[in-house]
Amino acid sequence: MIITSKHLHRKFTPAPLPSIAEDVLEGFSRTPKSLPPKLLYDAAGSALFEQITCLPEYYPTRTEAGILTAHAEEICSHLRRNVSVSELGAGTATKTRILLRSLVQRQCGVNYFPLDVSDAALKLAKDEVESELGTVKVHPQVGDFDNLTFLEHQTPPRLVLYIGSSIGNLENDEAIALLQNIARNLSTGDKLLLGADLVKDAEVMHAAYDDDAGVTASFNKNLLVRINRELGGHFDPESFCHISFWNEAESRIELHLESACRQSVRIDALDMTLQFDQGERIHTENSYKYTVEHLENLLRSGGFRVEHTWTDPDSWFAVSLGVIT
Ligand code: AVJ
Repeated sequence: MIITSKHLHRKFTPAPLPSIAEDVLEGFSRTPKSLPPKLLYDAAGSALFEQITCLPEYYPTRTEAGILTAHAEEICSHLRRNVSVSELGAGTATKTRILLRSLVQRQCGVNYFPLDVSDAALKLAKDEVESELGTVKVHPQVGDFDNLTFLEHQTPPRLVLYIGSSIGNLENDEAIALLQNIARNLSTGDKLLLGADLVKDAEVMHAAYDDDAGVTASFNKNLLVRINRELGGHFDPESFCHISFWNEAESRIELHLESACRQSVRIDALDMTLQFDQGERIHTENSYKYTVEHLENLLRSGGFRVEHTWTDPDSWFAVSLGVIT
């Protein structure tokens, strides 16, 4: 199809279309069709992701939490007094509390600035952090990573957290651009703690994205439910199958939604009708897996000097601390 401005600015809608319209239109105009992973995190998607983090198959969250628990004191010993803490993609900040607990032992108060696309997740983060840690003041920021100038406005020294392997959603060049954008808003001595999932046995990785309880399948299909709700889509989520596999050559887990039949699907707000062949897929997410060397090189390409990398005993996950020199 040809994209014209009529798809974005329709005559009969005085209010601007919801912000996902542009992303959905763009993704569905590609061949093969795709959708950006940040759309997975509406309130329902964020709640499903919280459930994923507790699944027996989903090792990343508990492995990273183990690293943070084992090394919280040491990580904090790398930080200057009175750091302001911000976090990209904070979610409910459950793992962050592990670090904040150690940090409040070392400084009188902490200003914590969590950024996330999910308002609902941020509300939980604020409640849980402030009720557990009275000297932490939480300043939630709703948004994606396009504008990171809020970092610059904080009192130095600064610590930025980008944990949970969220970086794994990005292509290598996008990851470097994001790290450079973070660096641009920081000054000498400021630090970035970057958490990333490491390459391991393919079965272990794959199971984490294809759990027996089907929570990851619901998380993936929630994208279609969201498009139905927010854009007047007419998807039948049950006519799409959750697909996940390890792409060895690209070092990533891929998530797709595969149409079980030949079908057409109308999206009212985009004034668009999509055609799907049987077996046609929508690419919904990549989750890149790294080596420690690759992770440290990413930090360097982003403009940071690597201070230290911590891993778990099995080397399943890594947490790396970079500093602006
Ligand atoms: C939030 C991007 C780290 O890639 O493991 C989990 C998202 N997708 N199960 C990941 C996700 C399916 C998760 N990240």
